[in-house]
Amino acid sequence: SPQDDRDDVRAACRSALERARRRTRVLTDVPDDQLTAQHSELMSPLVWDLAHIGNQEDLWLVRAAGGRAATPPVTGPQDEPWRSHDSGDAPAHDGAHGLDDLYDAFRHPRATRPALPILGPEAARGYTASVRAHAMAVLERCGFDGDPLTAGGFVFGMVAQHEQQHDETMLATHQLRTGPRLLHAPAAPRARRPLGGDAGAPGAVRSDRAAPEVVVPGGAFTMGTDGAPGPESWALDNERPAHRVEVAAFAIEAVPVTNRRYARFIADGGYRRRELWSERGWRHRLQEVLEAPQFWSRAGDGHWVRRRFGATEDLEPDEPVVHVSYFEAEAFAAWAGKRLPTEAEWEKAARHHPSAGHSRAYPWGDEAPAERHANLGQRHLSPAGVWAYPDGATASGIHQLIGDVWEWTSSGFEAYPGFRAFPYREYSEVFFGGDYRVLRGGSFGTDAVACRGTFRNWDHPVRRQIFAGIRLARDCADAAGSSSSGADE
Ligand code: AVJ
Ligand code: FE
Repeated sequence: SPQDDRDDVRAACRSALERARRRTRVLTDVPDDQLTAQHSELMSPLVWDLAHIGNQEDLWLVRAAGGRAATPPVTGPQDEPWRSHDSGDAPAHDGAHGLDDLYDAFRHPRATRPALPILGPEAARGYTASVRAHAMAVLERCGFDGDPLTAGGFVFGMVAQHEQQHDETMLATHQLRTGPRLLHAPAAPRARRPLGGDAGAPGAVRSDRAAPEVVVPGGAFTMGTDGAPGPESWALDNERPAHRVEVAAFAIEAVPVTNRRYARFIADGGYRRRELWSERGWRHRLQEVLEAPQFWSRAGDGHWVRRRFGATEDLEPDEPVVHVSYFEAEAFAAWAGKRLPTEAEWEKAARHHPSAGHSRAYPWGDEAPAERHANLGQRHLSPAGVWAYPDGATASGIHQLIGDVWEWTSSGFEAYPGFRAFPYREYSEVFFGGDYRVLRGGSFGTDAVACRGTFRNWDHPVRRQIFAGIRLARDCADAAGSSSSGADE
């Protein structure tokens, strides 16, 4: 019945919002000095993200969807900085106690946020919790019909995705900070031998070699989504609308590039060979003196170690490489004699199913991501080894497209034909045509609510504090084959 449908939507919204908040708590239940410190020029203090999460929820759920007044800040036990500013030369009154200005990401770049009179730890926690209480009251009364903002629970799903995206950003802040570990999780599954036998040496993971490839035959497929009820109903504006795209035959590697293989690129002079790099990439590599992925360093005896969430560990050779920039990904691809996939190729590989007659939501089908499908949601604090998720592979045998590491594509971030900004231009539209590359597939730090076959992430090509890795592709005239082994490098 319509009432049952409404209850289902309400329950899905509630559960997505509650899951996001549990994770936010894990990331922000840290000593106050850790919450207010700026751990990197590239990042906000965690306490800014926390109140920004609350402020966006107030804008979209309490005010836009609920038609209620802005939630006022609640003071904590300490004297909070926003108070003194509010009575002095306060920011322009924006109907929201100055908070809309303070937490507007466009008005204040990340590096300048520590200098703002932002809420302190107690006030940020109190404000965000208070917004949530109002938002839940709005959710309980919502009919989910008529207004496109609330239809299917969209705006609640959008806000849950927003919180989860900031949670991933805060996870990157945790990775950048120094000092003892604050986060703990069980180890991710280790690499597995490829199933099926023809791909790689029997009994051993041979990820120092080119990974096995899958050939995706040429032809049109449906890219993007119209957000029909189901796993794509909360797809964001930049994923829409669905449209047909012609993609020539190409070959794509069955798993992401591993640390072992990336270390061979380094040992083979990858960072010194000008010819492997684009002009911009080379200039950047010289300027930043790049010699290895971020967080890698040499131990006393010369072998590689990495810093991960406050601990120094040996590199896991069969784990996907992570914390590389687009420029490094491009140079690695040139060394391997291949290239990065385009965004359309990536999505066709992940979603197109020749006999389904439509593009599916995930590589394995339309079933919501479960633990067996993919390494998502910060269940683990690292990518899993290659081949670790056979249940998440495509029918054609491409593994780990979803989860583990974001995958750089060679495409800039552009609007799909027929794009309409919804519900606000600043989510996607203002970034189109900028200096960004699209990343696909999500990482171990991406929640399932913000990850699907259509989901589009983007960042500057120099960025590498994000959980980004590499998957290789190449042109392929032969559309007939289905699988072949790559040559040694
Ligand atoms: C889609 C991850 C690029 O973090 O800049 C958060 C998401 N938008 N708040 C970002 C976002 C507004 C966005 N990315
Ligand atoms: Fe945001």
